[in-house]
Amino acid sequence: MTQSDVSIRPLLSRLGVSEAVLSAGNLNVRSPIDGANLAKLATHSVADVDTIVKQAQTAFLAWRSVPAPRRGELIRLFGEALRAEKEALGELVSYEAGKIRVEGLGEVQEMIDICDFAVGLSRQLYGLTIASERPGHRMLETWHPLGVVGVISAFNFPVAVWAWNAALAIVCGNPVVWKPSEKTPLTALACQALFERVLANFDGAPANLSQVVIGERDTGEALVDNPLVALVSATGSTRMGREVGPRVAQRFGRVLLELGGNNAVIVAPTADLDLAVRGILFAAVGTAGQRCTSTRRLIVHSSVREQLVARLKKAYAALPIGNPLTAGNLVGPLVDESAFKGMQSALASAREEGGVVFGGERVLADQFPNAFYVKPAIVEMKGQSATVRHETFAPILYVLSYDTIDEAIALQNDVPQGLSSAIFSNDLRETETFLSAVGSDCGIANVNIGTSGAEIGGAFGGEKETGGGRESGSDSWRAYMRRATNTINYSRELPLAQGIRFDV
Ligand code: UN1
Repeated sequence: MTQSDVSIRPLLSRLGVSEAVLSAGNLNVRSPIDGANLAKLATHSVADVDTIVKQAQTAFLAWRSVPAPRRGELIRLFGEALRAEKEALGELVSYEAGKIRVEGLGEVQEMIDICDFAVGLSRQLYGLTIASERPGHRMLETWHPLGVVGVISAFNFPVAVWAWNAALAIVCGNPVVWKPSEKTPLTALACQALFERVLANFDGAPANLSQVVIGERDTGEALVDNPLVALVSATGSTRMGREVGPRVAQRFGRVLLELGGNNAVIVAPTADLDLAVRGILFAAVGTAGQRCTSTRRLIVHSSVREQLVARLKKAYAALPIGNPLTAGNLVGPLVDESAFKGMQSALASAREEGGVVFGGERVLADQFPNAFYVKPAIVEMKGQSATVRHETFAPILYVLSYDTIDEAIALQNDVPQGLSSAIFSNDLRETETFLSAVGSDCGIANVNIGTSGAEIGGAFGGEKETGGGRESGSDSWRAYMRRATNTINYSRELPLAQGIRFDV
């Protein structure tokens, strides 16, 4: 038995995942920490997915009639269960996704936060009333539950992104079918077990309100293509989104896509460089550069470039890299070998384009021959080359310079992706321009903080190849409901709109 095996089983059993499940099939689950095999799970066939979606549809028919505040009560109790198991679930996230302990816990905190948000929302699924042009009439909008919500999530936020979707979907009256990344199915099974524990003690909720399907591509496709899945909310690569989007559109389903980012930080001459160094460091190397919001580009004013890059290199050189469960380490492993190869090939291309690479090499190979720890890289580029414009899911920070703010904004926007962006500046004219219609074209634009680590209260998502979807806070809930426009006549006449007369 490996080290990971020893520690993970009590965690899983505490969270309600039975021992038998862990050796039920052929899907190998490995820990990025040391490459140890954590489980061999059974997968769902296309036919299984069909059955599961049908069960979800049955749940929908019951759940849609349960009053929304009562639906909120279920999510409140789920939030309580998450609070009670925060440590265990957070640690499991670290094992399976390789993120450092505080980030694993932070991810569970995002789940708790979205549950709290959804509970409040359950009494605020507001529609408008609208003035009618006809006498004795009134108009209103009513929001109704939508139907089965399919959630496809990525390895890097194996539990929070599901919770963003599930908490809102369930409060909005919908069941959820979740297809987690095949790299992180155990955390999904743990969330499902916790949810079921809460559901079992809840009066008036149907079975199968939340279900998990485990598998690879064909399992995901079966979910995407099923006409009973009213909304497919998918988080992952742009390549995945390009396939999911048209498939769902073909059957007139709805999609919510949260795809790649190529997030930049602009550092202006007036910036507080202490803040900038800290903000960039967390956003560029946190989660080993494997957040969709990770900072991948630094666009720095020529006058402060040398100083800032020198300070960043100093900070990078001091980064504690290693086992994410060991207190003090700030950078854990890449998720797997293919992520490592992707990083090395991006660095090789950047070198070919004239880039000067600092860091980026594999470390700790002796201690962890089957895991992939790297020194985060800083790459000074001559311009925004093809490699820079491509999202590589690894800790690479490309450095570009600028001289005018317009030039900086143009560089920031001149990539195919549009998720997150930030400016460090104390010049109000610059920061406001950056946030204005002619500024950042991203879904997230920040001032004097980094690109990652968004709170759940805001809508999360981005433009262009990022897919256009918005999840989590603000009014993102509307994606999980259908809108009905109602016109009510309380008069004894039947006037037609637009003044049309149609009398015989
Ligand atoms: C993701 O990487 O898919 O803003 C989500 C953040 C986190 C969520 C990231 N709250 O970095």
